[in-house]
Amino acid sequence: MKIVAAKKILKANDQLAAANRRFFHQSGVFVVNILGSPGGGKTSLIEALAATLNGKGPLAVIEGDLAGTVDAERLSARGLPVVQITTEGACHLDANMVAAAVDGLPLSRGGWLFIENVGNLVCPAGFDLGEDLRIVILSVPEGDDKVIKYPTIFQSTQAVVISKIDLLPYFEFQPQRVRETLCRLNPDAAVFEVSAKTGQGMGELAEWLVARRTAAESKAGG
Ligand SMILES: Nc1nc2c(ncn2[C@@H]2O[C@H](COP(=O)(O)OP(=O)(O)OP(=O)(O)O)[C@@H](O)[C@H]2O)c(=O)[nH]1
Ligand SMILES: [Mg+2]
Repeated sequence: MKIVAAKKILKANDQLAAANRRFFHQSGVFVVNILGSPGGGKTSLIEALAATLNGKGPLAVIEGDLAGTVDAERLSARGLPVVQITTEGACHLDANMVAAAVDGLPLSRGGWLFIENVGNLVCPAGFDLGEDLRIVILSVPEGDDKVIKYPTIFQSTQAVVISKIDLLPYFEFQPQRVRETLCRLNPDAAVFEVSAKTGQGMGELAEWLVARRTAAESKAGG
């Protein structure tokens, strides 16, 4: 019987992710891996950020789903270059899938690549894709206890985006509870409160992304 340890698979993924990262840096593309539950608002966030980041460099998208092309069609209809990865049952993207998808995208220097990971608060956390930044989305209807219950993914990220903030009056969700839990689990994570519906908070998030990009590029350059 052949047994392949998960550690070995993760190590192989880390090597591929490092190669992706080198390729993205050489290409001058800044890569954001977007994680969160199914229906949390990942595609809506990409749509809103595409508008807010207009003029700050071209944006391309990799869409990860178990099946179908719904999100890719949605973004393509907005004129965004997009490649759909269908994982055929896998609950996360991996670096190999991203390397294959990149071939089909027009990536240009100064551009952005947003990767929408498979909707899931568990599996995607362990798989580096070669991104510069992670964003984990937590939507108001999911509940403010999710950071306590799914700590690994919230520890792995540079930012937590509380989405659907326009629904706050209808749910017993306290953003302060999320902030307090993060203070213990991941005190360096930035926290944003946004609504793709009203546009609230999108400017602030876009500014943060641009600032992180500028900081990363000046660090790499000198
Ligand atoms: N009220 C409100 N609804 C939102 C907001 N953002 C997204 N939605 C709704 O939430 C639902 C799911 O949004 P999506 O953007 O498709 O979520 P997703 O995370 O991409 O979903 P999957 O790709 O299926 O995991 C849709 O019906 C959206 O219209 C928001 O800021 N406010
Ligand atoms: Mg989606």
